[in-house]
Amino acid sequence: MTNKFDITRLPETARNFGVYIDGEMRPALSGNTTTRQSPAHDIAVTEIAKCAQDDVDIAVASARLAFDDRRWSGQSGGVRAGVLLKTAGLIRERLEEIAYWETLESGKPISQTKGEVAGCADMFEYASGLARSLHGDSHNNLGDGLFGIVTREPVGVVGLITPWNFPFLILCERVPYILASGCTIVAKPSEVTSATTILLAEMLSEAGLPKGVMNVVTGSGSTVGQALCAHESVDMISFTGSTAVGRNVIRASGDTNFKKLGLELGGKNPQIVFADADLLDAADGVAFGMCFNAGQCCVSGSRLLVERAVMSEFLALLKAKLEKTVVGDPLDAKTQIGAITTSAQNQTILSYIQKGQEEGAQLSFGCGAVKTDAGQFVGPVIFENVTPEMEIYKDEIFGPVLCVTPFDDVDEAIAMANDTKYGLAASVWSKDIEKVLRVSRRVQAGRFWVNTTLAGGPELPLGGFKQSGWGREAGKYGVEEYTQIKSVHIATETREHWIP
Ligand code: TXE
Repeated sequence: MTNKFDITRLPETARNFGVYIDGEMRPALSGNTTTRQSPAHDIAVTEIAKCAQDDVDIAVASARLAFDDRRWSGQSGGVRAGVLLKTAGLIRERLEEIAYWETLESGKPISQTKGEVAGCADMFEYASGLARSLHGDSHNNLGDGLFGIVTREPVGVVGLITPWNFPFLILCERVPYILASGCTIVAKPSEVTSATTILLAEMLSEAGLPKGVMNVVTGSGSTVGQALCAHESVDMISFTGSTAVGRNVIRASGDTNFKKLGLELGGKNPQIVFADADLLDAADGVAFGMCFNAGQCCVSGSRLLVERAVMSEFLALLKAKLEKTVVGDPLDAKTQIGAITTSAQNQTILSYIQKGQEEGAQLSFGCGAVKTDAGQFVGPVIFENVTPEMEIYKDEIFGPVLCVTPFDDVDEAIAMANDTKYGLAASVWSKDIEKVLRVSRRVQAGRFWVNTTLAGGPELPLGGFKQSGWGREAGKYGVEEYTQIKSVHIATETREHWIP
C-alpha cells in the first residue's frame, strides 16, 4: 500500500484499501476490487475491496462477539472517552492525508475537506464527554416499598450505511456517539467514497479501540448494504442516503428482526428572505447555501422564498455574488465548487436543468455543465417563476440549482416553506425578531437557521421532520439514539403475598 501523498498533486498510482474486520485490514474474501476514478480528474485514485454476503457475515460476527463479550460496553465511560480523545488527536495529525483522499474520491474542494476533517476531530472530542456523562434516572418517590432506576444500555451491533456527499463528516457525526454509547459497528461507506472510512477504522485501532468494535465492509449498496439491513445479528441500522433506499431499509428491518432505525434522508430546504433582512448578507448566505458541496448536500438551501417587494433587488445581489464563485480543480486551494461526485448524479442535475425549462420556469442565471479538460462540473443555476406544481420545486435535485418563488406575507412564506414532503432544514433572513420566532415555530424542519445557513457543530442535533428521516444524530441526543432504556424495579420492603 502506498501512503505517499502531496496534497497539491495527483497520486502516481491508485491507493489500495482492503476491508477492516476484527482489527485488521484484509482483502475481500473473493479478492475482487473496484477502481475509483477521481470525478474531477478522470484518473484512478483508489482500489477498493468488493465485498459480498460472506464478508458481511464475518464482519457482523466480529461486531456481535465484541458486543456480547462486553469488551467495549463493559468498559467505563472514562476508558471509552480516552479512546475517542486519542482518535481526535490522530485525526488532527492525519488531517491533510484524510482531506486529500476524500477530495480525490468525492471531487469536493480541498479547502472544504480540510475544514470538514477538523470538524470531525471536534465530534470525537465532544462525544468523549458524552461517554462519561451518559446516565439514567432514579425514582425515589414510589413509596417506601419500591425504588426505581432507569438505565440506558447500548443497543448492540449497529450497521452504519453512509453516502458519498460527506463521506468522512457523516461518518464522524455518528461513529464517536455510537462508540460513546458502548455499541459496536459494521460500517458500509458508499462504494464511490470508501477510503476515509477505512482510514478512520485504522486510527481507532491505533487509539486503542478493541478488535471487532469497528468493522468496515465495502462494496455495492444492493449487495453489501442490503445484506447488512437484512442481517439477523444486527440490532440497529443508521442509514443516510436517498428516501427511496430509506424505504428499502425500513422494509428489510420489518422483514427480519425489527432493527431499530435511524434515517437521514433527502431535503428540499427553503431559504426565506424577508424585505427587512440585510439583503447583502442574505445574498451571500443564499449563495453559500445553494453552492456548498456543489449543492450535493441534504441541507442545501435549494428553494429561495423571497418577499416580492425586494425580489429584483435581491436577485441582482445574489447573481453578483454567484458571478464570482470559483468552479474547478478541487485540489486548487482557491476552488469553491468542485466536481459532481458521480456521473449518475451529474446526469440527474443536468436533466433537472432541462426539465425546469420544459416546465416553464425561467433559467435566469448559469447554464449547467462547465467545460473543463477532465471531470464533471456544474456551475450555479437560478430558476425564476418556479411554481408549486413543477418537479423542480418539489424534488431534491442535489446540485447547485436554486428555485425562486416570491411571497407576499409571513403566512404565505410559512405555508410555502412547509409545502414539501421533506423537513430537514430551513433558513430565515430578517431583522424582525417577532417575525423570525413566528416562522421558526411553524416551519417543519429539524434544523433551522436565523440570518445564517449551514451552521452547526457537535453540540447541536441533526435530523429531519416528515419524510426526511427518523431520529437525531449528534448533540446529547446523538449518543442517546444508540441506547435503549431499561426500568429496574427494586422492592425495598417485603412484598405483600398474592397467595396468603
Ligand atoms: O444514494 P443511495 P445515491 C439523495 C440525493 C441523490 C440520491 C441518490 O437526492 O441524488 O439520493 O443518491 C447504500 N440497501 N441523497 O443513489 O443509493 C449505498 O451503497 C442498503 C441524499 O448515491 O441512497 C450508499 O452507501 N444500502 C443523501 C448509501 O446507501 C443501500 C446523501 C446511499 O446511497 C442500498 C446521498 C440498499 N438496497 C444521496 N442501496 C443525504 N441525505 O444527504 C444503496 N445503498
